[in-house]
Amino acid sequence: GPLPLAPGAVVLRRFARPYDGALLDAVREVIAQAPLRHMVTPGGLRMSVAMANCGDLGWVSDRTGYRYDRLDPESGKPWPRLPDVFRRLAAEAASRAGFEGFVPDACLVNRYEPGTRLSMHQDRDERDFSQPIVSVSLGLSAVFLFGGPKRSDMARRVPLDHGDVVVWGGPARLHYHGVLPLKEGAHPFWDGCRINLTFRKAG
Ligand code: MD5
Ligand code: FE
Repeated sequence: GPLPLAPGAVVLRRFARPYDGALLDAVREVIAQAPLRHMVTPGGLRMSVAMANCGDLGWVSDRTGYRYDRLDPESGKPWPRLPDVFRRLAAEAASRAGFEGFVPDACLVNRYEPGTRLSMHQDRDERDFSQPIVSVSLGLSAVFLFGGPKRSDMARRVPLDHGDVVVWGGPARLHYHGVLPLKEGAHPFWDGCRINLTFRKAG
């Protein structure tokens, strides 16, 4: 059953596995329209995670800052629509964690190749922090770093494997977090990579 990692953070081990075939088709369809790309931070560094978005809003970073945008800056067109399986999975996971009626308007697709890391940060570009973030791990396993409300707080190492879903809400919503450099490996879901989907109510 749901495993509380901390107040507000619920791990649903393997929850997405029954959907993984449909998720694979949907991810491929999204990135055919909005290719994965390495965004640039406001400080001018190329992010090692490759990203794309679907839904009404997409998270973007460039030299001017971080924001949610209705348009993909690479194409000038709206992001691809949120696939039905994405919407259903996100709502079911949120409900399992006690958040009824979660309707995401943004999904960030993150691709980690071996060596890719995500440094410690908070997710605070969304409008309403009472809304949870649902994150889905697919493919290669990663070691997730779950910190606290302050950057200096000790981080716990949480292994996240194919199909694991975490609902980050309540007091955990603004905790610092990151991902250790991905190790080489093989997984049938996606050749040599970890794919992470994060569902948000951004607007
Ligand atoms: C990942 N992605 O594994 C993570 C999953 C991101 C990102 O961090 O910003 O794309 S989302 C993890 C998350 C979100 C909100 C709060 C907390 C974790 N938390 O309290 O630890 O690629
Ligand atoms: Fe984050």
